[in-house]
Amino acid sequence: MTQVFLRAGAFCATLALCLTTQPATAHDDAPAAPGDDTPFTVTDLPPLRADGHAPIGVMGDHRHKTGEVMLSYRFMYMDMRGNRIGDNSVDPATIVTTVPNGGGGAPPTLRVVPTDMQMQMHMFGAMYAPSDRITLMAMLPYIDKKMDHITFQGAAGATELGRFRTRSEGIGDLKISSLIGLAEHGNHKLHLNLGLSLPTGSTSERGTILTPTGARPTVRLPYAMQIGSGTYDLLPGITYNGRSGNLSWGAQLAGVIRTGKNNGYRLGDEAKLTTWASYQPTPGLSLSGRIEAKTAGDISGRDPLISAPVQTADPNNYGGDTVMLWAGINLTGQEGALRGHRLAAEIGLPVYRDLNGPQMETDWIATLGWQYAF
Ligand SMILES: [Cu+2]
Repeated sequence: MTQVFLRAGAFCATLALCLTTQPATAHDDAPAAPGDDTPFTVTDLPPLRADGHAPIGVMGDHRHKTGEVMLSYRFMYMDMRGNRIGDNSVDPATIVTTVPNGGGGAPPTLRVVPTDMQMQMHMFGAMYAPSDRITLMAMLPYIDKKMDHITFQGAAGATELGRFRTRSEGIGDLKISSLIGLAEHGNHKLHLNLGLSLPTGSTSERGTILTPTGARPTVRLPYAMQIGSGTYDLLPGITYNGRSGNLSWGAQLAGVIRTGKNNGYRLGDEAKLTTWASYQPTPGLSLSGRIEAKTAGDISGRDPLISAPVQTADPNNYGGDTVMLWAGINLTGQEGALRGHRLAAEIGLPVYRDLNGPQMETDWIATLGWQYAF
């Protein structure tokens, strides 16, 4: 996976060079005589600012002009290794000898420990602005998850029996939202995000596990391996963008409010506050830094078909507080066929994790994205 990102990084760097070392034809022509109404040539189009969009990991950050359409694709990769209780790391042997089994089945302590998990998400998006004030947005993810586990033998002790991997993939929850302009003063803009997540993703994914007795049944996978939330979720938010010269900045407060229940449970609500700043040395390129603080609740209720002596089957081992730092780059094509196309990348590392655990910890997340407005 690292190689993929190295290659993607090299590609972005090359494109940055192409975009920022444009031929010097643009403004070298003799200046037009005063009052000359000669139509603009292609090379006289106003620059498109790379920092006109927030870092690629921020959703619903910008609005469009009346009639504009934008298509986007994002690839996200999340890597999780190891477990935490609160903000302390905890190893598998400690989990299976000390943590009470809240996942289901007879053993007094947990017997199966997830050791690492990778998630890939392909996110397809579209935006359309019926007016300057309102932009509509839809996003549909395709999600692929895999999780590796150690199973410990019998009802007690820390003797490893074996290892297994579970995997799930499919179309996730469709999110639709409107971004509604609230205020605009010079280079300061504020809008409301009003969204709804529809339960189009599966919550009945199954997989084959290894039990402490050595059996290999195929069962419904724990909550973390399901693809959708199963519920209609409200996605409220408020977003601010500011700019001065070649600096820009912004902030977004966004929430996820679950409604109802599915299969007897509902995921925890979430709130996320992020703020970013970017520097644009040339209109086609901007570099960004971002901080994101997130809090999420645990699961209410439980799915009667999810039962195993593993932490991910215990609804209490979900949610927590995390703070991540992100570095990003935005590139915007200025001329010819590249004009209007954007490429962006962002990578995030955690600086604080306080998890309702034992729970797997996120080690890094990367996002690559393409956007095209017309
Ligand atoms: Cu857009």
